[in-house]
Amino acid sequence: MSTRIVCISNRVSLPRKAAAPGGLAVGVLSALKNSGGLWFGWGGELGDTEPAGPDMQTRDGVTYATLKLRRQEFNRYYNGYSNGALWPLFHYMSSKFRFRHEEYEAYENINGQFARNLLPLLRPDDLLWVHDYHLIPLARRLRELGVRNAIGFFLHIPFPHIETLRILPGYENLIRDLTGFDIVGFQTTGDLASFRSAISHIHAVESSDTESASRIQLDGRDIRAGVFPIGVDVEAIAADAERACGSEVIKRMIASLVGRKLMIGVDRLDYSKGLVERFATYEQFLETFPDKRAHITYLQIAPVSRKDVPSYVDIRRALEQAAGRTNGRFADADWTPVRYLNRNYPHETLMGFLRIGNVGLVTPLRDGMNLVAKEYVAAQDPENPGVLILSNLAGAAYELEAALQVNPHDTRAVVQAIAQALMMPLPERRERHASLMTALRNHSIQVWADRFIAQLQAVRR
Ligand code: ADQ
Repeated sequence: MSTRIVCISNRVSLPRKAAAPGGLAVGVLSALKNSGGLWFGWGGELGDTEPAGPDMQTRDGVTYATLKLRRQEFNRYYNGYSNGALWPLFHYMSSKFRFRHEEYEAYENINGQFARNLLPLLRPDDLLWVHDYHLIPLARRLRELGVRNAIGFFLHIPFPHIETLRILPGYENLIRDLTGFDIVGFQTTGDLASFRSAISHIHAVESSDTESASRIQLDGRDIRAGVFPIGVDVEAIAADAERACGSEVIKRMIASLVGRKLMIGVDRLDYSKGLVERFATYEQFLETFPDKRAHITYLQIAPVSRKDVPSYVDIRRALEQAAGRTNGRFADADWTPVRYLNRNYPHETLMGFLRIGNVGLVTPLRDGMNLVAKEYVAAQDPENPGVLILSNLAGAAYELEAALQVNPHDTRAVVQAIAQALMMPLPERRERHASLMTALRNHSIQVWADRFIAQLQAVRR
């Protein structure tokens, strides 16, 4: 029997259920599809007592082991430490950072619970792949229970510079916990460099580089740290997007534009995505270029996320106000300048929307990677492609050099980029698109999963 891959993430998304959108689910499934693997994590249900064990289901060859978590503990672990402390800090937004001891304790407890419940499901030659910042202590907790399997960790979000990380009480433990994995993977070389400087802050280290991951020696143990930029299933998105254009939803959308160009943004409603700044930039654009008002409509799709974290409530209110203000100032009887929608769409429909976008506006203030930028490129019609405007603070900017790159804080530069994108001649659009597609194919989702798993296999050997 081939080696089994066991993925562990905070949230397990069962297929066909209306799952919250997130890039992680796509990545995990692509890793599990071929190995008859196991996906372990929280199933989305909360209760008042600790459940006896995980609920098991198998679908399309993948086994899903899902835990129910205690409500109060989950709130502290997820809304508290994970998304109130780690998320803002890792995105360099220390003004939103808040630390509470009881939340950190809940984070530790849930990691302990994950380890205890996973233990009986493990086979000796399983390769364990842990995902994201919710589960940094998991390798330590599993080792304490005697687990000897190879364990890798992939961080989907940025890894901050040590001077930012030092804001976190107990940051040394977090670094030590990361070095408890056999492999630690990051989205970009910048994140890896921050990690290396973080470990040299607390350890005397020696390191050497191999082709795909550097080897770091710590207290007589070897760990590997590498860059594994996550990608998308390029051909599947291209096919989905093309098919979606035959659907009623997309046809109606095109008709409603009455010849105007469409600028599109798709982001979880999250302050790291730079939506408040983006709305202000668009308002500035309409003010600066009155003659362009007749030629553009901006569609922003932003499903609500983490609604129980206070800073997410604030940003939602700010965006409603901003959209209302822009529409109040500039709307005409037959034109709404911003169409702002807080809902999820089926994947295929979303790819159809991206395809008909003449401009893709992706301007996070920080982002581990940003899959929407890659989906936008993959969804375009290569004969008549749209233009991607991309924040240079997204991980994707390391690869997508042919996008119009902007600093999202530089309103004037983003305004100019929108104007440039609207006017860009077809040959330049084609050339940029072809170059972006090459970048996408070099780091597709399949390449990402295969490379990480190959490293895990090498560790086991
Ligand atoms: P996210 O912060 O969730 O992911 P992103 O990479 O853009 O950000 O992925 C979002 C995914 O959700 C995309 O696949 C997108 O199509 C989908 N989505 C967004 N809005 C949707 C809607 N309204 N309806 C349906 N689907 C929607 C985290 C990190 C990123 C990193 C990914 C993967 O923050 O930096 O790229 O993980 O590692």
